[in-house]
Amino acid sequence: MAALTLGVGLAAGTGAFANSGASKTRPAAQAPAFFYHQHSGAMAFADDLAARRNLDPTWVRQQIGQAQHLPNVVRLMSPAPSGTPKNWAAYRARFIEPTRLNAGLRFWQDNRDTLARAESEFGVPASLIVGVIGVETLYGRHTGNFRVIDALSTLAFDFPTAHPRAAVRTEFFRDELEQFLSLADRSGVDPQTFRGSYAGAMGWPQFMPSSWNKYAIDFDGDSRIDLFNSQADVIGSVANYFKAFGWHPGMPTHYPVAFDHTRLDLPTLLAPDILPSFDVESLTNKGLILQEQAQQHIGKMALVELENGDAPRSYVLGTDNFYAVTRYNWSSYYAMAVIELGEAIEAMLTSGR
Ligand SMILES: [Ca+2]
Repeated sequence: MAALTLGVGLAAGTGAFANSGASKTRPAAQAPAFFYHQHSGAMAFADDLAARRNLDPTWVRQQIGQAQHLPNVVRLMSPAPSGTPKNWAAYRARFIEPTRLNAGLRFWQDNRDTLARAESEFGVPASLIVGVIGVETLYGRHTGNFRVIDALSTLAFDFPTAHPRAAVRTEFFRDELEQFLSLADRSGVDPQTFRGSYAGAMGWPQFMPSSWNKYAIDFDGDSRIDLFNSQADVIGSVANYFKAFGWHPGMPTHYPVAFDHTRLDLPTLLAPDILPSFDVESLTNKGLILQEQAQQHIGKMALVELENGDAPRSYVLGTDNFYAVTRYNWSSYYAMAVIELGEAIEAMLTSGR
């Protein structure tokens, strides 16, 4: 889930972390399971962490020392085989389906007032909040069964070296482990009891510990933040996250687009990826045909390309708000699934089904 420098939303079910689609077929490295009290680097880190955070060093050593190395987590975080084709249609079908739609409708009906309050306080539409929670965990059904202390310790001290960004990710997960112990200490909850995704993302919205510390809020007024059991806290926290990452109230996330093939400059249009970089005039000059609403858009847009396996690719014009959705999880496929799930549930709600 949400991380300052890495995607959030490492959902148990989505497999849509920044390293989307970690290989499930690759044979596991046969590292034997062990506990981190046997790992001198981990114990040195524990001492440093305790000093930095002013925590009891014995307690920190005990917590990390009881963490178990999980070879499975290393395998899940290993790079996907290159050349695996992306397929938006298939990805979409995993999330826009009757079970998730019906659960989402129920969630919206059960939380109608809270969603409306979040929308008015943060400017973030209910459909986006409902879409995120649905894609992340199917409304709390799949919040992950890995012990967070095991997952984070494994990734902090034994991140797969084959990964192209192993050094950066190691630093990231060491910080998350530190944030996690700080969170547990502050909230008075035993760190050994938290469960989450293989990357340590927690609760209904799959917040990484750093995101929990920065963006999670109490939204039901009981003075505690609980992203495992309080649906109101989950709703408020997701809305607060998007507000912090630059959500513009009232701005659409994307527009449909068509091509004028006589002057289409696709390489230039796709070069900035999903970062909004072109105004209306520039997009038109490079061969895009914009509908009326898109022509009136104030601000920059990006041409977002979605592969469909061997079938023709899909394209939309993404706005700053589309980009904001990808701050939850760095994937345009993820963002489209969240947006379309929320819209589909809203359509069910308003049609009275
Ligand atoms: Ca609360």
